[in-house]
Amino acid sequence: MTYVKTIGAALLASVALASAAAASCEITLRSSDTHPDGYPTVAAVNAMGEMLKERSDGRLCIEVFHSAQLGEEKDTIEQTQFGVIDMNRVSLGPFNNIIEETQVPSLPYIFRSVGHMNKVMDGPVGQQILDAFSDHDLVGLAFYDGGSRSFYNSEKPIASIDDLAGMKFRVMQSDMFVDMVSALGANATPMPYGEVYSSIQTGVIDGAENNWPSYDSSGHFEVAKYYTLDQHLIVPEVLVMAKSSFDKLSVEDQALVRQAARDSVPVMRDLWIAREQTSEARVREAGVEIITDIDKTPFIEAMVPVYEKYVTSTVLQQMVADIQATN
Ligand code: GTR
Repeated sequence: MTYVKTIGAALLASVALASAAAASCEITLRSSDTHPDGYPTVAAVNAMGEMLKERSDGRLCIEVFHSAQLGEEKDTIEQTQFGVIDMNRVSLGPFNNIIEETQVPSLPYIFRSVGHMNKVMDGPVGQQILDAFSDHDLVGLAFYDGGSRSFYNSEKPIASIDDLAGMKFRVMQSDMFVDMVSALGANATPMPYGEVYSSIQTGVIDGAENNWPSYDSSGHFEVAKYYTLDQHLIVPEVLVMAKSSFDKLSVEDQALVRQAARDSVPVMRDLWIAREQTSEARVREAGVEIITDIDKTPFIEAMVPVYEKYVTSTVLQQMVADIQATN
């Protein structure tokens, strides 16, 4: 009895301590993510939250609403602009129709590798894009890694552009990605991420395109068993904050938020590299057919009209040139 009582008292004390810690957060920033708990982006924002809490002596906290609990990316972006959501971790893709600078790092085959993308996004072009968010009621905090995206489908192994002819693929809600797929001779359907699984399953679309971790965590590999590593996109992911939420913070706290976001980037990159490997192993084990023997040159050449249509202003042209000149 005494033993039970002691345990009970200890439990109560620890619950009280935990809620005291939670209660000490003066400000809790609500952050959205489409991915499930444990995914590298979710874990990185959680890590940022821990840094922020520690550095603000427990005053500033972040609560991550994972698994699209606050909505699909396009909707959560609008809600972040309105200040309904404080923070958002999204791909740059759904920003393409709103902020033209985000189109440049979203261009097909613009980056030679993920290393090239990280170098560019860590440098002046990355800063230029982060700054561009401020004209749209947002504060750009940091870029995360999204690996490279390739096509997968439920119908057949695709080894060349000819194999893509007439097929229907889901793309992120970005006009540029619709044009990218059309330029490859296929049809694109922009739709929210959360609708892709059932749309493939019911045959509304033949497939979609994404990186290893998303192909795995979304379960898309269960319904689309052919994955062609054409690596047409290396789109960075971004962490943004509602300008109205940012402006409510003191200058010192704003600096803490910016620094914690920056410090979460190496955490994210390490988690990403590990997750790419485990996801690849998992889908290979599930018997997915991976098509690696693919000549990318015709894919790259087919993108010329996309560049012509979207890289129109001198600002964007300069950004493309700067990216290409980055070694
Ligand atoms: C993932 C990305 C998500 C989301 C998703 C999609 O790779 O991390 O933010 O954009 O792709 O295709 O909608």
